[in-house]
Amino acid sequence: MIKSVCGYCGVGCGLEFEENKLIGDVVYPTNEGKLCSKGVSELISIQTPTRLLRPHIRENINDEYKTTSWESAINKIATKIAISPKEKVGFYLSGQLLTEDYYVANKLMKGFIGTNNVDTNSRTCMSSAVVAYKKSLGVDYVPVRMKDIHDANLLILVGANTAEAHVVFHNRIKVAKKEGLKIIVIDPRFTDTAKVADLHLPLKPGSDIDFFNLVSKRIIDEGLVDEKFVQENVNNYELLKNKFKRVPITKMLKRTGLSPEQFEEFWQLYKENKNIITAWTMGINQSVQGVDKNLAIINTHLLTGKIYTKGNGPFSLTGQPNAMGGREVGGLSTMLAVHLGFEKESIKKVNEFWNTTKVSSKVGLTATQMLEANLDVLIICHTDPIYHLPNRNKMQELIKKIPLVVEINAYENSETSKYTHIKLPAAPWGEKEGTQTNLDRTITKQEKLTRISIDCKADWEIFQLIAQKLGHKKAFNFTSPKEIFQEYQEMTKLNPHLNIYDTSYEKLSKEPFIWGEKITENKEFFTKDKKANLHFVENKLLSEKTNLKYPFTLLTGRTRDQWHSGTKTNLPRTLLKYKELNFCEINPINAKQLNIQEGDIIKISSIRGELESKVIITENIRVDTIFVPVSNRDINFITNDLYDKESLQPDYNQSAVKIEKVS
Ligand SMILES: Nc1nc2c(c(=O)[nH]1)N[C@H]1C(S)=C(S)[C@@H](COP(=O)(O)OP(=O)(O)OC[C@H]3O[C@@H](n4cnc5c(=O)[nH]c(N)nc54)[C@H](O)[C@@H]3O)O[C@H]1N2
Ligand SMILES: Nc1nc2c(c(=O)[nH]1)N[C@H]1C(S)=C(S)[C@@H](COP(=O)(O)OP(=O)(O)OC[C@H]3O[C@@H](n4cnc5c(=O)[nH]c(N)nc54)[C@H](O)[C@@H]3O)O[C@H]1N2
Ligand code: SF4
Ligand SMILES: [Mo]
Repeated sequence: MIKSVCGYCGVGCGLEFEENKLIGDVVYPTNEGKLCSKGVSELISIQTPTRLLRPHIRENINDEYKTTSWESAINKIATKIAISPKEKVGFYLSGQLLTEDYYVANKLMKGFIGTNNVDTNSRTCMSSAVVAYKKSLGVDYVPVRMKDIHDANLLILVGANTAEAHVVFHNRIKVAKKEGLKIIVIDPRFTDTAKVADLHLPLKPGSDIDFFNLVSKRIIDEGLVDEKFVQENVNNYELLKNKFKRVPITKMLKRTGLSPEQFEEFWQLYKENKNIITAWTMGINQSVQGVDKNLAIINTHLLTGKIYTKGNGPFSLTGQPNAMGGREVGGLSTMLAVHLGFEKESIKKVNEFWNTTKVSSKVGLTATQMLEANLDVLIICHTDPIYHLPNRNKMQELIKKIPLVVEINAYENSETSKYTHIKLPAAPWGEKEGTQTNLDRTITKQEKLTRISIDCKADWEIFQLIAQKLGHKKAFNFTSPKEIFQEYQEMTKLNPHLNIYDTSYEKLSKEPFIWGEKITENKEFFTKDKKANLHFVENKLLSEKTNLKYPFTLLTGRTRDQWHSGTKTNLPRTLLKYKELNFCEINPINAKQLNIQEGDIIKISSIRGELESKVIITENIRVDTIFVPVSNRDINFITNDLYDKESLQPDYNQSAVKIEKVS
């Protein structure tokens, strides 16, 4: 029997592999034996005919791919990198990579090629939370653990559909409910998650800042501020209090679309309950004001002192299995490595550690900027930007301009592969090993369960081959993920709050390790004056507005059994079809107006593009709002490309669209 960990979502469930079967690990703390359908079927995804098994190459994206050797492919990539100006080279990585993969790619780009053009799909996922945690707590640190829900009295889930996106955590929420936990779900849709809620608030998309400002206002007005905590630990309280004296309450409530009675019902629950966790995901982060939405939530916890105590805190739920590990390593272009920024002192430390002089102090290109920057070489690994970036027609035009696009993928059928010149076959989950950090700072090891397929290589090995070809043989002579992890552990000593050096690679095979527990125990903030910051934020109504021509607001999101583009889950053999791949939820009032019936095929279009979908008529969605799942691979032809100006995270959730019946 081998113990490993699921490679899908941020819950990071422990599992056991025996006699070619996967079962949940009953002693693993996160899931206690439970797995969802994705975890159970990990092995099936390894053995599909759509695996990419050999390197492929073509001169032009209109040509057919031909197989090639590793030697020749790596040679071509390294030669092109060597002759290109360094700022014209980019790595587009993924929150699904293992920490060791990240480490090697990051070291190569930031330490040896010499630019910070390394970014990840996490930019589209939780970069707003990263920025907000840094602004408020002074560090990118999630101050809540999943087990805290058992000590909470009230869980507010806002813009998060745990029933479909964090399935095993959702099971745990249901258990906590039986123990007395009250649950409020704030989501324009009555989601599967809302079914377990004591109160569902179907607020208007994009009005979360108004909502949480109303909460903060009431906290102040009704004397619920924890004066002692605020006095000792929090900045900007007087400022916030003054600002809140003048906010237009009626207008704010009106913008949320909620009635005064609905808000009072919420407020009763809020007031009555001592320990409160607010958890959020994409309904908050994916917004043109994603950072401010996060801050509006965090404010409520700072004002009431409901942070760093059992069963309390602002809890950003990370989506991907190792987006957190990526944040720790420094996989975003807006940080350096191990939570260090680009100040002189940090650059010096990192240069010394890597024994290089190349580390640049210039912030690198973010995910979308890489496509806009006229790069000479773009290497995309473990993610499918042409599928996942907004305004796809524009992205397709941009990627076509890049002379060398390399894709490292374990499967051959990504949308991006239509625009690449070289495809390199990666060994997927089960064929490789390494570490990952889940959404509550738990680090575990994925184990190799089967032999590696024909010509595939682990992602870190592929970056190492490129590094070696570029001449950096000494800095890149790792022979195993263990060696990489150990070097990374040494590096985390540059920023000791990342106490990852307190575990070991061997130990991680047996038991998980949770970093940063001391930060909670010591109630530490990492700002200059060691105090958390309140921020006054306002809803600036910056999202795309509906109009007569495009009268619907489009929401997008997950379904339980599919994983994004579906390369691993949309397989005939897994039969994971709890929900259709392609459907559009629409309210009965709108269906009637448009004379649309259940099952009709409709065309949904925005000013940017269109897609076809099949109608589901349901009261579960607000009037004038529609929902299309991300398992529809065409989803981003219609989404808008507005970004949060600080986090550069896209505003996927509020695009103005129209609907026409096709048949
Ligand atoms: N089955 C499955 N699970 C997954 C994934 C997957 O592909 N499949 N992906 C993983 C990843 S990477 C991620 S990031 C997570 C995402 O996890 P979630 O964010 O929980 O999943 P989504 O379905 O995107 O849900 C976002 C919710 O926000 C709501 N929403 C939209 N706009 C607003 C708004 O303005 N305000 C509020 N309050 N709510 C709004 C939507 O109706 C939707 O229910 O899931 C992870 N888990
Ligand atoms: N409209 C809309 N768009 C969205 C979102 C949304 O809610 N709405 N959500 C955004 C978010 S939060 C996210 S995280 C992104 C997700 O978007 P993507 O990251 O593009 O989606 P995936 O399908 O998970 O892509 C993972 C890729 O990695 C490949 N792969 C699998 N295993 C391996 C491996 O071991 N090695 C390598 N090299 N490759 C492997 C898979 O075949 C697949 O092509 O989408 C973003 N886009
Ligand atoms: S909840 Fe997430 S980590 Fe757990 S089995 Fe399902 S996909 Fe895997
Ligand atoms: Mo995500």
